[in-house]
Amino acid sequence: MKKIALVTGATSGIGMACAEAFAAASYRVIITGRNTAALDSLYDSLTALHGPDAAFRLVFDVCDPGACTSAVSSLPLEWQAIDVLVNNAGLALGLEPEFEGDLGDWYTMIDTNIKGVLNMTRIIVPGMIERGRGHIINMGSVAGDAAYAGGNVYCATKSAVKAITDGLRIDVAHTPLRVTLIKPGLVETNFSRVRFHGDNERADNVYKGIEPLTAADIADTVVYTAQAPAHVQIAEVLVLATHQANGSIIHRQ
Ligand code: NDP
Ligand code: 8X3
Repeated sequence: MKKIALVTGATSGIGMACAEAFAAASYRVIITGRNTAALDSLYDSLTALHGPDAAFRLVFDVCDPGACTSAVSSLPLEWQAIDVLVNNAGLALGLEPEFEGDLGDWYTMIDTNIKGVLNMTRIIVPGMIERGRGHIINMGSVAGDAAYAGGNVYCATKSAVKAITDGLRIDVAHTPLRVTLIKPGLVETNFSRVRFHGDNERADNVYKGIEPLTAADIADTVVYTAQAPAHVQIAEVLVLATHQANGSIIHRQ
C-alpha cells in the first residue's frame, strides 16, 4: 500500500519540489494551494510521470480554517489516511526595519506562517493519532534561529514554527507519530520575488555571488526524514548553502 503525503504550498518552489520528490519515492501526493492553474499543471505532470493515482488536488487558502476543514473533509476515502503532512506554505513580505514595516504584511505572514500551520495540524493530526501512524514535517527556516536585519516579523513567525513543532513533538511523544522541523537557508524560489512584492531585480540580488540551495535540495531532505526507519525521529535539520553560515553571514564572491 503506497503512503500518502499532503503538501501545502505545492504550487511553487519547495512545496512543488516536495510533491515531485514524494511522487518519485512512490508516495501518493495530495497537492494543495491557492493557484488552480499551477496545481493543475503539477497534477498533469505528476500523473503523466507516475500514473493516474499519483496525485490529488485540493484548492484552498491555509489561512482560512473553514476552507482547510472543507477541503480535507472532501477527500475521497482512498485519500483520507494521510501518512505525512508537510506544512510548507508560507512567505516573507518586506524587509523594512520594525519601526517602518507594513501592518498588513505582518498580519499576512502571521496568518499564513503560524495560523496556517496550526489550521492544518489541528485538522490532520487527530486522524494520524487514531491510525497510530503519521509524520508532520514543518517548514521552518534559519530565520527562526535568530533575527536578522529587517527580518523581524518573518523571523518571529519561523521561531513560532519551531516552538509549535517542538510542542507537537512533546504532545505526541506517547504515540508512534514523528515530528520534524526543516530549517533551510537561502533557497532560490519565488520567495524573494514575493518578499519584495514583485521587484525581480531586488529579488535576484539576494542570490548574487553565492550558489544558493535549490528547492530540490530541500525536498531531498524532507523525503529523507520521512523515509527514516519508524524508530528514528529526525527532529530538526538546518540546511544551508555552503557559503552561508547563518541568517546574517553570507560569503559572496
Ligand atoms: P515560494 O514563494 O516559491 O512558494 C510558497 C508557496 O506557499 C506557494 O506555493 C504559495 O502559493 C504558498 N502559499 C503562500 N501563502 C499561501 C496561503 N495563504 N495558502 C496556501 N498556500 C500559500 O517560496 P518557497 O518555496 O521558498 O517557500 C516555501 C516555504 O519555505 C515557506 O514556508 C518559506 O518561509 C520557507 N523557506 C523558504 C526559504 C527560501 O530561501 N526560499 C528558506 C527557508 C524557509 P501561492 O502561489 O498561492 O502564493
Ligand atoms: C528564508 C531564508 O534567510 O531569506 O526563510 O530568511 S531567509
